Amino acid sequence: MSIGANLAEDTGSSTSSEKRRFEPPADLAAEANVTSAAYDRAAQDRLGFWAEQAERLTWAEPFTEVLDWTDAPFAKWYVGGRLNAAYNCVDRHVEAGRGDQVAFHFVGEPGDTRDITYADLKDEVSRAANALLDLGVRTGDMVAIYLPMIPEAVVSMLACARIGATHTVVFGGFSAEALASRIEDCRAKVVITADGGYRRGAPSALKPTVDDAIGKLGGNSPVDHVLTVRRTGEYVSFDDATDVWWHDVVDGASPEHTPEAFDAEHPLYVMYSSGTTGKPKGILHTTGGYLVGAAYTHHAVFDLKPGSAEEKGDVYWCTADIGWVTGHSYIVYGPLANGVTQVLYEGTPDSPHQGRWWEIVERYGVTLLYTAPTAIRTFMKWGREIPDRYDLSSLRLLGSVGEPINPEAYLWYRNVIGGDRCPVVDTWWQTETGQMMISPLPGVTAGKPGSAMQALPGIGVDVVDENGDPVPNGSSGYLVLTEPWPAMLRTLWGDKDRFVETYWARFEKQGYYFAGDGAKKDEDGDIWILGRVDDVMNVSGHRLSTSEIESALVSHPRVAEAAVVGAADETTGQAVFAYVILRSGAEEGASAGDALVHELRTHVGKEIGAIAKPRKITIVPELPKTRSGKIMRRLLRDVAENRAVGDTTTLSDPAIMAQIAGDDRAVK
Ligand code: 6R9
Repeated sequence: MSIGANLAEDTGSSTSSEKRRFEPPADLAAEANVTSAAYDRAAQDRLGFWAEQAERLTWAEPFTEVLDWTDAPFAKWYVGGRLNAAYNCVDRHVEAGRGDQVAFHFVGEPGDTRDITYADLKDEVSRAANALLDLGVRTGDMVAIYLPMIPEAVVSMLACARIGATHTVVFGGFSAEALASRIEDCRAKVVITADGGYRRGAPSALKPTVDDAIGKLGGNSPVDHVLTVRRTGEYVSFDDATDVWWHDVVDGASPEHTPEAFDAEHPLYVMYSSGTTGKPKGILHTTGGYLVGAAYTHHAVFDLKPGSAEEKGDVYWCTADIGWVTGHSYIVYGPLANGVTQVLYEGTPDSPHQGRWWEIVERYGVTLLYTAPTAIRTFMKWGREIPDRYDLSSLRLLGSVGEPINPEAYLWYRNVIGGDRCPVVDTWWQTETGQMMISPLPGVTAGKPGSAMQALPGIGVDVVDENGDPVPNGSSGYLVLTEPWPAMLRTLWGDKDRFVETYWARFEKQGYYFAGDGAKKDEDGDIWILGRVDDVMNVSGHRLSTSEIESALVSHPRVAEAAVVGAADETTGQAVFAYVILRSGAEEGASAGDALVHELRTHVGKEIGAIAKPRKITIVPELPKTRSGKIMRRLLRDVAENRAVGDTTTLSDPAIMAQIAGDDRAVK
């Protein structure tokens, strides 16, 4: 793997031209949860610092060692410690007299709302835990969760954690095929789903996809039961041997359940994420370190002040879906461990109108908002007159995650949404890191639009060259993590070798974790993330693998070969462009080609999910390949981004690029 196109191109215009800095607001700095002393403390004794942060949690048994790194890169954090994640997220707040505080203001897309207090949450999680036990789920079993953004999604995750079952949440937009491969890989015993959820004003079915997935696995299906929440009321087919309704088994279950303490390294969840090869990676997170990392960073980066409305506690809203890691760390585990009041919204930002989010901010007095650049760019496109209609004065801090935030979007977010008073925290992290790693601290850092700035206290980050040597300020290289951190992934589910190979082999000598991103250190040593240096695309903050989409295309009978690239897109960050060679005899005229292109897009949607559908599919006679047969995606990216095609001298047939660039037969 070479540093490649992403680094050479930089994000150009934006990174170098925007020189403004925004000092922390004086009132926020004066009351900030975390000051510059945290950097000093962590620099002087990193493990001592992480031992102190562990005190945010309630441990049933104290740990005896902060980190055991003797079997690196396999880490053990908080060795010997025992705790229950659900107890930490729910029960202890009720025990501390906070049972009446709202945990979630739930807003359904059709307009239904529900306020759920910490006491309600404790009862509901306990009922669901008892129901799972009745369904035969035991400590160490796997449960797959395929739900819309409804409170039952949070309850299901916590119910699993409560009984020591490991959950794997599969994003509701994924297809039956994708769901089946995840269920099979982790051998899930139970799948929790809903009849459907609401998307863009209409019910969108989920249960039929689960039935399909289990059907695909046939006799090999590990699933004993499917537990279905009734949300839309649409008809679902029911198999009495396996299917149970949530309202039948959870609502009637006892709200009493005594949580058991598990080892700090007990598997909490597996989250599947796209890698550079076709098969998704099952990223494993465990209990103690993960919860410390999520809770500390949520407290520090959002300057979170917990408490009820009367106590003027924060009202926090993370707009991510629970199917992604951001929903895990910054809707469920971090915020609930910190006892915050938050908003949970089911639907899309434009349903039923383009002011929906701002209406919610106004209605609930949201103080902290955490979202993705792709959403911000969409709102920019819709125009500031929409948010301007609402009272957004409750907001005091804005967060960004998922992809680089270009300075234009940062400035718009700060100005239009944040009224020029809210600091913007651009937080870099990954499914693998489990917790934020690089981010400004809102009471300390003078933010630069477009930069994630510095490693958080207790985190080791560097930008290095091919040999693993740090690059000087003003230069680009590979982003690495130089020290283990509490919420780090522990392995890839069932594939230790791939874990070592993917993250630790590249800079083995130095013992660095290779993040797969390129980055630049500016003249002050602040970090600017440049994007992936591998074949992983980032579409609207979702990670998609080029080879996974290529395999989906090639699985269509008409396709001989396919190459997929992520091309820069104003709104979604990147968009999927596919170049396809048809099987001989399948060549057709332009109009028949259009129909085929439609068919191929639908096929990819079916194989992976709608988010993976290529924006554009071009049928080409040949793909640009090196003499050793490697597809030069860099050249295809040039075509997709309407640039002059770069150096073609290493191609086995340099003439091919003229044909590809000339043949623009595609739809959409
Ligand atoms: C949390 C999450 C991880 C990849 C990561 C990088 C990109 C995330 C970013 C960012 C620039 C930021 N990324 N945050 N790039 N600035 N603030 O998104 O996890 O889905 O695993 O994606 O997303 O490329 O490597 P995940």
